[in-house]
Amino acid sequence: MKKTMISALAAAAAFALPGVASASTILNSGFEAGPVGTGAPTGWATNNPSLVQVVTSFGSYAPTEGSKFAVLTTGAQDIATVLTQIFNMNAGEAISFMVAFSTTDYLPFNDTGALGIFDFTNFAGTTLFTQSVSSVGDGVSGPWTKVTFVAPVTGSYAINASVRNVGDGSVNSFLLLDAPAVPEPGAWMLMLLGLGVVGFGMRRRPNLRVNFA
Ligand SMILES: [Ca+2]
Repeated sequence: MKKTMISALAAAAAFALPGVASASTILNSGFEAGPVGTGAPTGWATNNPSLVQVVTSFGSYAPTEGSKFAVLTTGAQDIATVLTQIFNMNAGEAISFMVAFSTTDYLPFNDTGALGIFDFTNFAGTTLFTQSVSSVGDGVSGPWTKVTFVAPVTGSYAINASVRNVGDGSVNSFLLLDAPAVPEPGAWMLMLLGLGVVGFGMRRRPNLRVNFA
């Protein structure tokens, strides 16, 4: 009986706080669980563990969330290095990532990095990010870019990050992946304070009288 009560209360609390209690089952999306070093991060799978690493910094890049992020490195020609995870989402639920493409290669070796989501209900893929040497420039490190996916249906999805050597199997390119920054408690307080000020202003605003001629 007591257990049922607690379950009911927990369910009610989850229902009362939409957006706080997330149904997404993705694991270690910001790579904070690591482990730091070469190999598949906790919760993720890859076709080439020797070309995937969790780092605390990479060149001029710093994490966008927490203290760690993932880096995928190109391998043999035409064989993508892939980092993937299968997870579940509710319809209308959103998931965001920070992604960047960095290359030391030059045209015509148009190495490419991409991030996409596969939807196992509709058997459809959505490309969230794709960049290549031709889009960022020879030897250029592109900026962190935020991408967001909204689940069209409740179901299973796979996130697929990849980077691929094009034209030859040398001179590397990289795909970087992290979660978006989580606002710090201080930032949340400021946001709530801002909402309060807006609410107070609205309450005090006199009614506007509209005269129809
Ligand atoms: Ca992180």
